[in-house]
Amino acid sequence: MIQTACPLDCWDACGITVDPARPEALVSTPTHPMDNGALCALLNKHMHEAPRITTPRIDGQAVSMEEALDAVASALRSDRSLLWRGSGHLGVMQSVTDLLMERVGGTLTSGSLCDSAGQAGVEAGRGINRHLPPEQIAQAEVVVVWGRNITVTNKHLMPYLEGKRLIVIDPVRTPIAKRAEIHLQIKPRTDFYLAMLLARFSIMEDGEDHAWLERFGSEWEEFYEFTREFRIKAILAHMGLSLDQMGDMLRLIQTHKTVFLVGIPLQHYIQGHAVTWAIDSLAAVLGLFGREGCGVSYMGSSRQGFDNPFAVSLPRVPTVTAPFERFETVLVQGGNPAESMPDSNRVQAALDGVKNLIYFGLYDNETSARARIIIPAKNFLEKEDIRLSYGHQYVTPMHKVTEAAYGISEYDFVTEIVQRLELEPIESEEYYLSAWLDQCREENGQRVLPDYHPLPYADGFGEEGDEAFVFIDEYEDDDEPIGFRRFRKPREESFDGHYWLLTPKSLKALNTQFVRKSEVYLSAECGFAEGERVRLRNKQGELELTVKLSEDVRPDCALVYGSTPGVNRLTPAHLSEEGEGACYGEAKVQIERVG
Ligand SMILES: Nc1nc2c(c(=O)[nH]1)N[C@H]1C(S)=C(S)[C@@H](COP(=O)(O)OP(=O)(O)OC[C@H]3O[C@@H](n4cnc5c(=O)[nH]c(N)nc54)[C@H](O)[C@@H]3O)O[C@H]1N2
Ligand SMILES: Nc1nc2c(c(=O)[nH]1)N[C@H]1C(S)=C(S)[C@@H](COP(=O)(O)OP(=O)(O)OC[C@H]3O[C@@H](n4cnc5c(=O)[nH]c(N)nc54)[C@H](O)[C@@H]3O)O[C@H]1N2
Ligand code: SF4
Ligand SMILES: [Mo]
Repeated sequence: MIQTACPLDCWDACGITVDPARPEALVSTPTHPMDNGALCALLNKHMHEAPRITTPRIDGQAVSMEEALDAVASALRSDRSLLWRGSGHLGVMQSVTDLLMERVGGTLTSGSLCDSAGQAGVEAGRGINRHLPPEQIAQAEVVVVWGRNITVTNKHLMPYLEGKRLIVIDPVRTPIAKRAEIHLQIKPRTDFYLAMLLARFSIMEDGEDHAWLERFGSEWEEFYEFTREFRIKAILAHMGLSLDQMGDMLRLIQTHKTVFLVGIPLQHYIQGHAVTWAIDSLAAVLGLFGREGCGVSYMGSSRQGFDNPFAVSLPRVPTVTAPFERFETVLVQGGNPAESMPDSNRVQAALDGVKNLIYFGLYDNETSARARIIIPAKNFLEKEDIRLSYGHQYVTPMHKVTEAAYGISEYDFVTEIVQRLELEPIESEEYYLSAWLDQCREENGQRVLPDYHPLPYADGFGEEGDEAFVFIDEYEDDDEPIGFRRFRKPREESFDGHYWLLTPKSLKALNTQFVRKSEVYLSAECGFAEGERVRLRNKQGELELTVKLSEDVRPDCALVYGSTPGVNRLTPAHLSEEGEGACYGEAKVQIERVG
């Protein structure tokens, strides 16, 4: 039996063993405590249902791999080459292509479509982003699920929530919200204010953790002054929440071991970094860092503590707003930017103008449809790799199980191109695999991150782990409603026909892969009927969808799964103020009947 792990972009990183005689039968083999021994339907789709690209193509014609690689090599002779990498496979070996770009003098991207704004906020407060180990989550008494859809995106955390008191903060009544003791069905884009009000009330009621603050958060009184800039009544009315709800939540989190599980969409805003920073600041007031059974779990940085053998120093453009039109050659690896990037009308036009668009992936999609050169990838059973996780500290080797009938691994792709261009060869595959694995630590017989700490921030913050927590001290939002600050007059908020567009993950799709429906979920209060065709529209673009009525969505929101074809025609290409993150959440839409 050969050990590997699920490569898909998911918090869980499930362990798998495979009998090489029957490579199609994957056996779930938990390699870490967060893995409960069940592989999900997404992996089945990845392995068996999604039709793979089986032959290289140039201008739509099937060619041999040799011819295709020759064409890639000649395209990469351009001095204007860009590599845009998605997150289709989470193995570390995906990044080996950075070494290729270094050798050809190309450009890479920075920031991400996913978590980078929130990561910047976490780093602002804590210095570095350490995982909250699942073992700490297991010991919590109260769990605050803050904008994470656990039953869909992070299933293996469910057993950890058994028997705990649950608070959910989400504009949608998600399955986990239905089971929660308190559900704050918050207006989108207001989590920053909620965190600030909760911190303020906590200090007003003397609920802060004095001993902890003395040691690790000496600036807390300045922070309290900052929270007092925000007007309570106007903000509560705007969020659609009551003082009683604040009180109920505070009573629970001030008196119990509490964990915050923070999700992705609440930081998909221009001020996204301020949201995670404010949530961390609230947690600091309550003394939740470095305490057993407490803490804040945001998407961890899976490479925390590693010396990256693929590190290169090259010019970069933002992943979120990549100016494809400035490049002659664009290599897209493991992603579908034509659909997954915001403002896809702009993105698709820019990709259409690229002379040499190269697509390197497993499946055909909206990006491969535009590519001049298509290189089929190998899947995870056909190559060596190492799986890190953004949800926990465990590291799993991914061994090759079977020979590929077609396709090429990322490592072989780089060596083939480097050879053709007569550039400096890269090291052996084993060299890089060991460079990652040799840095890992052993903890109770498991391989974990190099600087893993069972109780993160127990001794303090920053690179050395001995500094104070830095509280958030500013927030400048150009769109802040009038009346939110002490010195400005309140204004009545009313719905103006522009719905907040929510684009969460769906159960049967993984980002733009697999099952992709074209539906919009609306509250019956919006006045549309089940099955009706509607057009969503804003200044970025428009999209026709079929109405599904749902009691779970706020009447001022339109929920369209992020996997829906064309959904990013409606999202703006803003960059978050910090972290170069995507701002899918800044989209509002008007809705009209079609016909
Ligand atoms: N509106 C909206 N848009 C969003 C989001 C949102 O919340 N709302 N979320 C964003 C987020 S969080 C993310 S992470 C991005 C994801 O966006 P992308 O990273 O673009 O991911 P996918 O669309 O899933 O494309 C993954 C592709 O990887 C390829 N692939 C799979 N395995 C391999 C492999 O081993 N090698 C190679 N070379 N290729 C492989 C497959 O062909 C697949 O088509 O989307 C973002 N887009
Ligand atoms: N089945 C499945 N699983 C996946 C993925 C997938 O495509 N399909 N994608 C993977 C990837 S790339 C990622 S990044 C993770 C993401 O994992 P999650 O963070 O769980 O992502 P989402 O489903 O986008 O959103 C979670 C919740 O945030 C809520 N939300 C939206 N806007 C706001 C807001 O302003 N404030 C608050 N408080 N909540 C808000 C949504 O209603 C939703 O219930 O999931 C991973 N797992
Ligand atoms: S839950 Fe996530 S890691 Fe596990 S099999 Fe499914 S997609 Fe893969
Ligand atoms: Mo993501």
